[in-house]
Amino acid sequence: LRNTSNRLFTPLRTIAMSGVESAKKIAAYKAVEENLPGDAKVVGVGSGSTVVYVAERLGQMANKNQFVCIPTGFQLKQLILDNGLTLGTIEQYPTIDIAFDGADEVSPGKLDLIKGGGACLFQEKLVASATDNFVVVADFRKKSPQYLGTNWNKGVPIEVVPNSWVYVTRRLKELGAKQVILRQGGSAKAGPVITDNNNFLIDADFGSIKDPAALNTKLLAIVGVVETGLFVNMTKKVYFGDEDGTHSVWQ
Ligand code: ABF
Repeated sequence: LRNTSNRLFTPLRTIAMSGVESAKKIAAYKAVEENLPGDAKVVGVGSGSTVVYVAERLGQMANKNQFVCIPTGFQLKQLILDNGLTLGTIEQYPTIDIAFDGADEVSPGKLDLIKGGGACLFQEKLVASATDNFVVVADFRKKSPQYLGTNWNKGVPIEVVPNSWVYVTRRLKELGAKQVILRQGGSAKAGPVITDNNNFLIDADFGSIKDPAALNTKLLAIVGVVETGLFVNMTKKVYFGDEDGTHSVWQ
């Protein structure tokens, strides 16, 4: 009964949330500690709440002043600066030594990802493609049992040129999408989400995706599609924080 008294009165949600947050933190910390090269010069820093811990850990590294950090979105610039890291741009550094980023879902085996829940998928994929060392960090909820689209039920995020969104929607339905939604801003009056690249986002639900590579190719062939949230054959390792407080690595 040691220490159970106060835990009994801690709302279950608090325990649950602290489990997810600590899972994010251990995934991020271990990924940085075990993968950041001592001679790294350019480091990609992705989007989302798990990557916040990546930036925190990078800010504690002894060699923090020897590398620049490339953000994957406007908000990430402040996160990099807040952790005392040096900000760079992908125009200055088009080759990246290592990049860390989050994910919405990860499939076992090939480590294919669904990303883009945070509307930054284009820059995330640009940074991920500019490195041979793309390391993903996530909590245990992001593990797919087999196929992408199993646990993540918000569809595949797709960035589109604004005036093409109705045409693209029709083509996605012809490809078998069960639901196709133009992503709206926070409030009813907000209108469509506008990405950092001044494009729209469509979320297309294809259910379980047995061949992400084939679907990604079909999506990219649609006129108006700029990029998709299917990250295929790009990920070197995935660090998960697990429910029991440990971490695991898929590679
Ligand atoms: C970015 O952040 C996106 O690609 C992805 O949707 C999201 C993951 O956020 P979190 O780490 O908060 O789950 O990586």
